[in-house]
Amino acid sequence: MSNPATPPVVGVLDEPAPLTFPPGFLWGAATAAYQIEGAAAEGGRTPSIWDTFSHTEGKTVAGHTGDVACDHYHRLTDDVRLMAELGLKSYRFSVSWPRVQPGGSGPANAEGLDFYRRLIDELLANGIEPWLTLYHWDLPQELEEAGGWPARDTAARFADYTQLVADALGDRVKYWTTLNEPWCSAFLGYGSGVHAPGRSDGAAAVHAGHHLMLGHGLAVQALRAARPDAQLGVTVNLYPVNPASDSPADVDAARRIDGLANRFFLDPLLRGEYPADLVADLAKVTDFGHVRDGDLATIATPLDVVGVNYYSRHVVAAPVPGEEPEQYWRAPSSWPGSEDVRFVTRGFPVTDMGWEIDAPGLVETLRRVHEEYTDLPLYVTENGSAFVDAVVDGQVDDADRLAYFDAHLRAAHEAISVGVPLRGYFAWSLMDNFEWAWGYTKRFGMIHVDYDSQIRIPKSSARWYAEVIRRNGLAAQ
Ligand code: IFM
Repeated sequence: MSNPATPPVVGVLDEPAPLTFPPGFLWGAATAAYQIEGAAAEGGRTPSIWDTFSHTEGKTVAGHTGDVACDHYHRLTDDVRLMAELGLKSYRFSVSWPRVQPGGSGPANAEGLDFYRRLIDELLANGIEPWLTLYHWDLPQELEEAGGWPARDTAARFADYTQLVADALGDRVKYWTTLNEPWCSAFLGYGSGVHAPGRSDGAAAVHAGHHLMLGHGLAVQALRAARPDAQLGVTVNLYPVNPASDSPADVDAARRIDGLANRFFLDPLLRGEYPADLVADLAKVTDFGHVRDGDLATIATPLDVVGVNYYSRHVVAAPVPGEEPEQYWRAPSSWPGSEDVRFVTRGFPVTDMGWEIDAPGLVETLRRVHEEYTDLPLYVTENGSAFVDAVVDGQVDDADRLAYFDAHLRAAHEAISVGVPLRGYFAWSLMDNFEWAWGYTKRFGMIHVDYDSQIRIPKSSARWYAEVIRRNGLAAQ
């Protein structure tokens, strides 16, 4: 019998609890060198493939370049202060290869290294863990002229560059990512050519993907020898890939795209092999003669962490029988050997990039990496969204971006609750920046940047994220 003096508990127990993340969860934000630094010709820096590409007519929207970008090179102290105000526990940035090793070979450029030393020291002084990415797409132009990533020697050049950075900055940096999103470097850079260096050759794209991973393996070995105590990883951009229907043809289309988008990288990096079905799919593109004995063992050199970048999902379908496949070809395609696969939309809300918002896809992606590939700690090294922002009375109320982060953090929490060893999350991006071929027309930042005045305004999402970090979790919904 209930005691009439006991207050009713219904409603209290039904109230959802706040979502708290594990102690020590690493809350961060990410950027990349070419997207924010500017100072393209200062301090001894030489051009990268992105300087050449963005200065080539018709390659970026409105001819935008990273020449000035967010002028972070000259504003690092103020930018770190903004990070500290957000309460960031970690900041993921990339080192510009042609800034620290002009031309991509030979000795280090002391002035370039000094910039990163100052940045790292400023971060450490503010209690922010530096997370260093060695390659976020800015290959020195000279190395592209020597063959670029389709050439095997570029992998060795990358290992040499890694050694220079490890020697100079290894005493200050614990977390290292070798490559950011090698799929983009290989298949957008050398397949469709919508990214630098703008080549369109399916075989070159596949070879680039292999040599990027080979460079990664060699870099991990160099780093491990130089800094045995460092936490080493790689960042891959992953997508759940679903067939548009249960038809065997659509299911096969999904298998093919999953092979190119995800398993092309996950299997060599974490299992030391290429998937047999992918090799068969690519038979008309390449005979895999570029893969030498020992490469896969190098590529699969043991890691400490795995970084996952997540933005959306792919839903794909086979060509419609009776219709010319050409009408679906993205000419040239980012999907060598599978050019005729159709990418379909489901009518979900989209970001300003046109990418469907699909937070459950983050849970699926993290679970897949953990359940099928590795027990290593995982980090979401990028997740975020572009939306059109308006500055009103000096404020930017980006409710749509905030909702995107909220939904994806709830998904990240769900992944942890089902056993994924997710140890941190990095919002993309700390600030608005040069969105590659889209130039400055797409804004991903939690901090608004006025590119004329370089004034920064933390958006509503930034203030919200600061509160998430402060309470190590999300309020009840
Ligand atoms: O801006 C990019 C970043 O450089 C790599 N990952 C995806 C982001 C949004 O497109």
